[in-house]
Amino acid sequence: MLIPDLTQTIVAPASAQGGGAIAVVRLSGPEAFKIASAFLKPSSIFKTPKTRFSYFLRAEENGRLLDNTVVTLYRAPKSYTGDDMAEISCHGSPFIISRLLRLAISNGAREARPGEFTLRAFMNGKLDLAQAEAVNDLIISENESAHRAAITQVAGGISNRIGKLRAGLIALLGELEVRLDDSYEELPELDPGTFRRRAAAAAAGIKNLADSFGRGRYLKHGIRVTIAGAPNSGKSSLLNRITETRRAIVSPRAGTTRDTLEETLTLSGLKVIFTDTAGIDPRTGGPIEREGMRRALKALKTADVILWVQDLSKKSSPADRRVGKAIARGAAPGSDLIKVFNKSDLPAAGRPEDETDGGIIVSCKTGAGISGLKRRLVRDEKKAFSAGSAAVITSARHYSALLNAHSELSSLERLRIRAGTFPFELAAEHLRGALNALADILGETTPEEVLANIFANFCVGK
Ligand SMILES: Nc1nc2c(ncn2[C@@H]2O[C@H](COP(=O)(O)OP(=O)(O)OP(=O)(O)O)[C@@H](O)[C@H]2O)c(=O)[nH]1
Ligand SMILES: [Mg+2]
Repeated sequence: MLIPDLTQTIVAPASAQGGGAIAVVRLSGPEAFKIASAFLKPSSIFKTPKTRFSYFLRAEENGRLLDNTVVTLYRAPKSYTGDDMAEISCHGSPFIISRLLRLAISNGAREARPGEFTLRAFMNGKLDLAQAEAVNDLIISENESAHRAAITQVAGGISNRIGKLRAGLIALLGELEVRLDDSYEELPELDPGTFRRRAAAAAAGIKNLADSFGRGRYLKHGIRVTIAGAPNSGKSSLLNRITETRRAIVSPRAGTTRDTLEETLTLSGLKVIFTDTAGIDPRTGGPIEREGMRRALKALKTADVILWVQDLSKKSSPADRRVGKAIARGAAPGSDLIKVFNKSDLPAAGRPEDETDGGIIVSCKTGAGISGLKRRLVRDEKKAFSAGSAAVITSARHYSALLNAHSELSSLERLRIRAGTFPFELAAEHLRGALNALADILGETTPEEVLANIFANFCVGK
């Protein structure tokens, strides 16, 4: 069974493991109040519990006081899950928590699976799937942008956009379906031009939302920035300068950095993960250097942005050219390349202008140019982020569903929709395909195994 039994009453700690002044244990299901009344006293309050109301109750085990608790009761359907729910706030002792769980289980509850409370909320129609998924994003959000994207989605930002796109497609489909039905012979001809235009507008709306994933995915996972370049160009110095740490060892010896190393920073509310790499110069080194270079090339592949560091006090070297080739071969499609010319405090070697064009000139020694580089790094992402509270796609699952919907509409556009040769059946088929793809985002047509997988990534108690 992929989806757990929704008729059982479940229990789990809802607060983080490892203590805290207060912890919360949640009970949800048809028997929640009956089970709670077995160990929360006085039990008489459970006879006519007020909804969304907190009671000060004694938790008792074998007639002995276990803890003084504050218990909030929610009567179905006015609860997070849509079931009857009790949330027990107790002292944060792992011992008390484990005893409360034991008491609930011995009185008929079962331990909740990860995400099962939110799964119930979804199954009971309190949230659609896009909103439910965003609950987890909200819990794990660790900076302003990730939080904003998640809270917008929880509040229905994506769902509303999908709803509008859907309404447009349903209206179009309706026009076809009445004409497919023989009993409506009196209807006027469908104007092919208008139909094509409306379908194209719907496709453009879907494309527009899908495109937001280009930047939106960074909101959740952060931007991966790989610092690459020839040995001794100042890559490790740049990592240290940007992150204002002394994370990486810096030395005048070429080949100082062998391994890749990471440091995370929040820039303008966005998470940015910097990776310093070994200098790329295939001519040099033994097995350690070669392994370092292999790791550097790998970091190029996973980068969203590559900072190519070059020494402005030297003429372009063969190593620089090799780095250029490695980037051209190894960088992921769609990644951003920024040339960084370092050591501007030293006399410049006079590189030709076309070489330095569009690059950013810095000095890791003095710090000149570093704040401009930081701004440049998050410039585009910040634009997407500050484009109002517009919903942004941050989930690969939603992105691929939108692409599916769009591809159905592209197939529709390729049909020969002309007066006299209007392929009603085929057009309707593509519209239904697009509608199904959109419904998948909201969880209406999502298969059980996909649902189970989504909620398995949640924490227990949510
Ligand atoms: N004058 C000056 N020296 C710099 C600057 N940035 C780095 N250096 C010096 O350049 C040398 C190399 O710096 P690193 O940061 O270790 O260079 P790297 O690219 O990490 O080198 P590898 O790890 O060996 O590939 C060190 O002696 C730094 O002090 C700068 O802006 N100006
Ligand atoms: Mg280094």
